[in-house]
Amino acid sequence: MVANESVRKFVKEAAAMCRPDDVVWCDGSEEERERLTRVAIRVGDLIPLDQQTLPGCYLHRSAANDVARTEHLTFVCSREQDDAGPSNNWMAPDEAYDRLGRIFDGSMAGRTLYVVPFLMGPAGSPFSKVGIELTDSVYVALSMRAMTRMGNVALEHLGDSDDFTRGLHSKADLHIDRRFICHFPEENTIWSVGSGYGGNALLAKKCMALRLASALGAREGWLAEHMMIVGIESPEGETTYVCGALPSACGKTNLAMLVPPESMKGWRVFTVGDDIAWLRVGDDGRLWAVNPEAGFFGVVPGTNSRTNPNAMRTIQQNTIFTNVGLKPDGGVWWEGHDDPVPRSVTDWRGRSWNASKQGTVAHPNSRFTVPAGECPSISPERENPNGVPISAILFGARRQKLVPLVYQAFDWAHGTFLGATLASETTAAATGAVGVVRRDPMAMLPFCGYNMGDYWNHWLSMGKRLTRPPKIFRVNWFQRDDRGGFLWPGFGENLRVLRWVIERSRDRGTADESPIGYLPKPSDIDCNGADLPDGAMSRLLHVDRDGWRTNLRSQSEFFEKFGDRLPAGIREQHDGLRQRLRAG
Ligand code: GTP
Ligand code: SPV
Ligand code: MN
Repeated sequence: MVANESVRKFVKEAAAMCRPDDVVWCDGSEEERERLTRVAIRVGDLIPLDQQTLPGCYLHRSAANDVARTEHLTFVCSREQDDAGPSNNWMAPDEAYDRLGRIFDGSMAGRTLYVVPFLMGPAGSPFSKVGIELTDSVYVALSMRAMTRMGNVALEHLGDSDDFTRGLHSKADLHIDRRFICHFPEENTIWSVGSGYGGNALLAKKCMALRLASALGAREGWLAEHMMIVGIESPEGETTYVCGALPSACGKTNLAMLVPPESMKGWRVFTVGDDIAWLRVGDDGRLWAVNPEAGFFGVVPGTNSRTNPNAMRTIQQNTIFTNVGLKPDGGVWWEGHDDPVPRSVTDWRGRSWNASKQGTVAHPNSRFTVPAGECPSISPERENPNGVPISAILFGARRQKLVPLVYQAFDWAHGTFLGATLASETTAAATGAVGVVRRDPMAMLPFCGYNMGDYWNHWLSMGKRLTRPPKIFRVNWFQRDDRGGFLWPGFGENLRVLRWVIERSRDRGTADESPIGYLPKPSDIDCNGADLPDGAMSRLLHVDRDGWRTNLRSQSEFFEKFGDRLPAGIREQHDGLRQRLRAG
């Protein structure tokens, strides 16, 4: 029996409302993993894959209407609507507790309630945070085990404190009319009902480590960001840590697990995190980053031994695949796999695919869930309680046109502006249209748990406290040629761009000043051994001034929504860009 009174009270009250048949406290042990896996197989949540070739691997099929985050059903329930801001859906806390309470009422009848204590950040770190997720999904409990430091380690960290995130989750009937993901930043509480999928249901991830943590960070003076963290060692043995914000399904996992191209001998890459970074100002005036997670929930389609060999090796064992194709031999397949489409394969919905060839075999937002320890490139610094010192921050997005391959911000405030003006073509990671350009500041549009105007202000104020701030860059791997093909090879080749980023962040390397920022000359990016057509680099680095002038208007329209919560510092940056474009 768990001694912490507040935890017991939380569980007791939730159980009284949801009325499960029984309550199981998770301890994180190996025996428990085996037991829960057996339960998951029995209830149909997991299908065992071929245990010879894929030991410890299982397939999960989610409900067909429950395959991605549902942003229109996600709410920030602060007391004041203005504190959620114009970029979030808002519901008054009382109304949210009332509406969701009715759905939670009796929702776990006939089911087990799993009590999942979890720790975000390394054990023993003063920056780590504890949460407790109560869930009626054994798939969620097992996924949380892979994604977080789950079980007794979290309760030990908590001791008898009541400072923990209270997460309540029920699949209820999985009906979209009864699906809500509500965050109560003032009460460190999350209520999520009616979905069993990813960011909607694994409450440690987007709900706690981004939405609640971002709001808490604003109060406490740190940042919770949708960023990967990577360590890059040069042939001379110098390691540089870089973090990068890219919107959902825009390349963080791939960048974090990058394998250097053949021609870049002696370079090594270490994965610290692939999705979330908690950033603090260190005593040395540098920015320090911790990955609060302990596993990956990565995009499957497009993953193969050419694009992401480290991910391919990571998912050979102890992996839960969600919504991929199943082969008769117990293997898995997806679009963009190394192997051609199998002659016989069951699609993500469990239907035979080959006869009808309807839709894709794997869902475009199919995912792998796997502990970080399975990744061959995992960094030992992942467990460092202080995190890693960051030399460069990247803001990237999917843009077919306009945005050059890479350029550098003039300073921190300009870099904050580059983040605030990030826009990207939408992906399958959330429900809704795909491929539509939308503003996604800092890749945090769906994840910032408070008013985004205040958030930009917080970014600006962090810069004032950093005496050795990281340099900030904008990247775009996704420019297309007139036939729709990618202009830049991407993946491992992105290290060529990172090499310039590293040089610049160490005050070496050359660049030209342009209206949008410091731009490398084509010859500044080492393309030896990269199969790039003549003139490609000039196109990749071209600044389309007319396009940027048009873009200025779309920036203003977006910023206007924030009224007087828009920091003067952002407005000044916008004016500065306008003036430089006019002059140029
Ligand atoms: P979330 O987990 O949703 O936050 O996504 P993420 O940012 O980690 O994206 P991820 O690395 O999983 O990449 C998403 C998709 O983009 C995959 O299909 C990748 O194959 C593809 N992708 C990643 N990097 C590149 C790149 O450099 N070039 C191209 N063309 N595609 C890429
Ligand atoms: C994202 O959408 O950015 C993800 C996947 O990382 S989910 O956990 O579903 O949010
Ligand atoms: Mn993400």
